[in-house]
Amino acid sequence: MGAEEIAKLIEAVDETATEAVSGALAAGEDPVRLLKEGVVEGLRLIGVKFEEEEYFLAELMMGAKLAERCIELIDPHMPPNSVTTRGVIVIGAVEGDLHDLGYSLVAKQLELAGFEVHQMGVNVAPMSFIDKAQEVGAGIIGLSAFLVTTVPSCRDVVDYIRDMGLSDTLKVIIGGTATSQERADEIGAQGWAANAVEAVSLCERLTEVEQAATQNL
Ligand code: B12
Repeated sequence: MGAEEIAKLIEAVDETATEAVSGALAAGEDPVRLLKEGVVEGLRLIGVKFEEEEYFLAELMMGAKLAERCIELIDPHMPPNSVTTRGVIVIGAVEGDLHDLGYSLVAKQLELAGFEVHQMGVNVAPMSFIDKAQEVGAGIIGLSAFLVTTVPSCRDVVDYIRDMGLSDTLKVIIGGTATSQERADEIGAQGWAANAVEAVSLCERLTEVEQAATQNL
């Protein structure tokens, strides 16, 4: 069974999705494709049904749990990346936001790409991100926002960093359904990414710029 069928099983909140994932992995299917075009796509389809009021909160929650189990199965098969540490990143879901699947995937991809990642969990207060970043010497804070009502929390983090005079060393990137490049520009964040793969390129770009600036000192 391939990624497309797995997406359909997740959309239908069909528990056999986990068996399908195990079967696909055993058959040598590409884990990255299973994750992106299977699990993540299935969750997107659930979101559409929720929006159209065909699904309610119960389906949304069961779908998320099912997706989580599938991700756990795929995780050990994800390709490792042999790059050494590229930078330190603090990431989590902003205050008021309990969606953790999105940023967890970003965290995983960043780790695979060689970044040191500190996950903060969900519903994280703006200052907690900044405190943690200072504690671990992070150059980037990644904020995840899936609800439009939580975007102001992203703005707060950016504002506090500026007010504390930390903008030169601490960059903010945002992601999640409620965000976009326009939103990032609007609140003064240094970047936005649509998915985990783009988030890695974004962090690579931001840390390269940072390293080049340090070398020029
Ligand atoms: C699963 C889900 C839930 C689960 C979350 C479970 C969990 N453990 O995360 C549960 C059931 C808890 C939930 C609850 C709610 N949800 Co909800 N949920 C979803 C759903 C279906 C999928 C989200 C998801 O996890 N997708 C899977 C991820 C992996 O996919 P992805 O978005 O492509 O992820 C990539 C990017 O976002 C990006 N990314 C993510 N974070 C970051 C961070 C950085 C720094 C970067 C660079 C990139 C990045 O990279 C990710 C990986 O590639 C969405 C629908 C949707 N289209 O988003 C609604 C959705 C986000 N939820 C919604 C709503 C309304 C709610 C509730 C208010 C429902 C309610 N009435 O109670 C509550 C709010 C809870 C809260 N306070 O946060 C709305 C938000 C609408 C809005 N305009 O604000 C959505 C859009 C559904 C809809 N279409 O109406 N939800």
